[in-house]
Amino acid sequence: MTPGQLHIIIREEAAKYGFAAYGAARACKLDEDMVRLEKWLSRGFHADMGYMARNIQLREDPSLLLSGAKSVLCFLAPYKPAKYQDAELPQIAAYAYGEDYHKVIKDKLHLICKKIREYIPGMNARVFSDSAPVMERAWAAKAGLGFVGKSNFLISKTHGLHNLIGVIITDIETEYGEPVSNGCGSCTRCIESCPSGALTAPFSLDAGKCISYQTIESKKKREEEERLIPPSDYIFGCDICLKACPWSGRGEPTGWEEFKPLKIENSGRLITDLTTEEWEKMDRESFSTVFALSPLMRAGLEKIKNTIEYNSRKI
Ligand code: B12
Ligand code: SF4
Ligand code: SF4
Repeated sequence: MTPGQLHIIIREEAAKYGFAAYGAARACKLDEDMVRLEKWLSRGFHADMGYMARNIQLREDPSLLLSGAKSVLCFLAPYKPAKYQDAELPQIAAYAYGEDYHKVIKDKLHLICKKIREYIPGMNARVFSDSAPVMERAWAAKAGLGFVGKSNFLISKTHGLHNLIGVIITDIETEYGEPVSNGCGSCTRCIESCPSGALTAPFSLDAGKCISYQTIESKKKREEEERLIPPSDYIFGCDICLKACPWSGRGEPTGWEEFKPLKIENSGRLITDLTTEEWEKMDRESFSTVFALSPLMRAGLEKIKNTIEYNSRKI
């Protein structure tokens, strides 16, 4: 089988499972990206995400994750909502309206590997979606799926910003994409829109100041954060710089059932309908039932309630 034939098979499989785009990059060491990553780490911009500073060599070289790696296959999983939450409700980042993407994307990537093995039975491959030290944005950019914007997002000129990234590292060769030119121009809307100054300069994000980090990843209470940032409307994640970007109008609402807002059983309502009062009254049992498949489990109810309390200080 030629690399060109294989490319067509993978592209068709990706479309069958609803990925918005597919492209591949030749596996190599990520020299320039490592310089950027090391600079980011040296400035302490990873805050308390100690795992970002560990296993650096694995982020640099895909052949350390899969012996004999030849290609990095990249996929965009579309999550754009048909409708955002009402603005007065406690806000959840749109990527978290539905099921946790890590499992959803990896399950589909395993099916794509199964299909490839019908043609190349001996293929070795590993699938990733934010599940290992892989620089997913850098690989997707190399594969030609989009450009990295000043907001740090991987932006597709066709499918916009509402796309998560899934990756297969494999020891087979296929066709490779060409990088896309940067589409930011003189725009700085993301930097101006960020309420906490987390975008310290174009392409530079201080995670310690980012609402997404503080509401999902940080183990500290909001009021104990070293880099205290203003209360916002977000109780999990943040979409402010995403929504400010002119490219965010691109892309269709997701067709993936898994990414549509989770339903609250026997109530006819969605998790995106919850009011501040309902959040405040929620107990652990109902949280675990309603959010069993949701990324919000990562933060947990106690942290979300702490954020709601902190956000109530917003003037
Ligand atoms: C740590 C992390 C975070 C941290 C830090 C984010 C950051 N900007 O570094 C926090 C918790 C803040 C975070 C927040 C969010 N995250 Co996050 N996060 C990650 C994670 C695990 C690692 C990112 C990383 O390595 N950061 C270090 C910096 C230095 O690297 P980087 O951002 O990847 O950027 C590299 C490339 O872009 C490259 N690059 C390539 N070409 C070019 C060109 C130029 C000119 C420049 C300067 C750079 C450049 O430079 C960088 C270094 O190599 C990835 C998953 C993964 N394994 O990659 C998801 C990931 C980046 N996150 C994702 C998402 C969806 C989000 C949120 C939107 C969630 C939300 N709504 O709240 C926000 C967005 C915030 C933002 N403006 O970036 C998606 C992004 C998808 C996309 N289309 O870009 C990813 C890829 C997960 C996934 N599998 O889909 N995240
Ligand atoms: S996700 Fe929110 S806090 Fe983080 S950089 Fe974007 S606008 Fe700023
Ligand atoms: S808001 Fe403007 S500067 Fe920021 S990523 Fe989008 S196009 Fe680039």
